[in-house]
Amino acid sequence: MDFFRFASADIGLIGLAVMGQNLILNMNDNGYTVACFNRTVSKVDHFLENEAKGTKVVGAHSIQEFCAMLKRPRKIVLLVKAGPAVDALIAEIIPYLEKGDIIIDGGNSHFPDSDRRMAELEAKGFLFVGSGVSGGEEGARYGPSLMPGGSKDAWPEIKEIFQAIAAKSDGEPCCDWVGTGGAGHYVKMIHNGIEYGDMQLIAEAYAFMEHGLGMNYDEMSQTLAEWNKGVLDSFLIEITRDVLAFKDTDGKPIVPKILDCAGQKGTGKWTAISALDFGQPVTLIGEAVFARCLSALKNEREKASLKLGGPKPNFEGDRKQFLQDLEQALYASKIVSYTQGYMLLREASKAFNYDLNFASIALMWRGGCIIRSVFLKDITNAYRKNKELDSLLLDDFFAKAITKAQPGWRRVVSQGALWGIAQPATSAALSFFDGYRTAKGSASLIQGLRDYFGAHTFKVMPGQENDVFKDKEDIHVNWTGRGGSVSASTYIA
Ligand code: NBP
Repeated sequence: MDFFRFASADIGLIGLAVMGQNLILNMNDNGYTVACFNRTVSKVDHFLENEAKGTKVVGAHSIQEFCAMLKRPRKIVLLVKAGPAVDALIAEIIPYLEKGDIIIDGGNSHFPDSDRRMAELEAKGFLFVGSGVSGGEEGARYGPSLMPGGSKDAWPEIKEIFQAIAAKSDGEPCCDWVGTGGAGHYVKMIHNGIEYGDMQLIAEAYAFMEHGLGMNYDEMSQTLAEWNKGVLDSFLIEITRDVLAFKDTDGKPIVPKILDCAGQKGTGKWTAISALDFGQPVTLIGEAVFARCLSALKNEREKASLKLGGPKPNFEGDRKQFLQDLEQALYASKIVSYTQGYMLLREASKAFNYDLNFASIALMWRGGCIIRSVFLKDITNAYRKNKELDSLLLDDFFAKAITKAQPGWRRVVSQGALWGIAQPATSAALSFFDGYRTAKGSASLIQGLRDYFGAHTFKVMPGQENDVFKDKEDIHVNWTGRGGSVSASTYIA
């Protein structure tokens, strides 16, 4: 059959699950003709007869037919389960491609896979884009945050469609070119890691309100509604307000009926692993991942609750003041979390030559995605003022904001310790902050201990050189009089 005469679709999409279907309808609304295909072919017809009825969407019943429907260069979006399915699908598509055609993986792929896929496809004369897509079902339908990276030559070909369907913030599309290779998926991974952190911080505030202040669910929801009018104004605070207020069919709040074991799909873990690989102190996201792991140990926690006692909160102070402190604690911890996320982006940008534009990343996250918030505008401003900014905490706006939030933040963390309320992310954020602002820290002792037991050597503080130490970079001391002068080789972890 002469398929070529059907080559009328601007773009094609494979994967008719929730994300794929909604993204197709979004592209259709924006005036593009979209061809679709799905492994279970019956879903193509079902989609055309139902959700896509009355649209310009066209369906294919084989990969060959699908590829023939696309204008050149072909632009093929994959929205299938991340992992081997993506490689299998690419292998199936390749025989029907021509040089210069573009494969766009919009799933939550791990960034090293995207690095590899770009290299493999470019070697065959094709282009590859790994694009973060955020915003869930609603975002895909009405405007997601899109984070495309990969083969740079693909960007002029897809820019118009991507920026048309993306969310807008102050009129600017929440989509821009991120960088080469797996940059798009790396940035999406950090987005998801930050999302883990944001949710953990909110969950800790919930624990304070429920167990510390003894508030009911409507009161908690109203507090979140108030917070959503201030510095915390964001999608996650907004939906927390609604989730807390949601009632089951018996009229009782639904949240306390939900099993307290948090699931995870891996992007938070990947972020924490990348932080460890780069030696970056991304403590808050790490704590958020571990908090989900601890939540999953339900049986063990139930046993421990019977055996391990602790204080019982009984609040007698000024509740309004405490809630203001809690809002400040959340805000300050959030500043730390984004600071840490950006530290990781900075290292990845250098190590992988991604050449990331930090202001534009904050802009991409400002609309459409799960971590969207007013706060991200301040981050865009900080990096627009100084694109070489070492740390968000060194930007005047954030330095001032966190200084102002400090007293309330400290009161909350101290109170949490006295009440026995777990607050791994809020307290880790405060410890990071205190460590970061300390010019002379406690690691001198660690270095002394390491040299004592393993002859790992140490360097001397500027100005503290003496006759023995002078001219030596790495010093080993014979601490006990029994050890020799041989030292271990130096290395940086
Ligand atoms: P799923 O992640 O549930 O994937 C289902 C789709 O993958 C179906 O179309 C299925 O085809 C197809 N598929 C599978 Br499973 N194995 C395949 C294979 N070997 N070859 C071809 N197709 C295969 O769908 P989703 O929730 O829409 O997510 C799509 C992607 O977007 C995922 O990578 C996800 O992580 C990412 N994402 C999801 C969200 C969200 O909120 N859901 C948000 C952002 C990103 P079938 O119909 O034949 O089974």
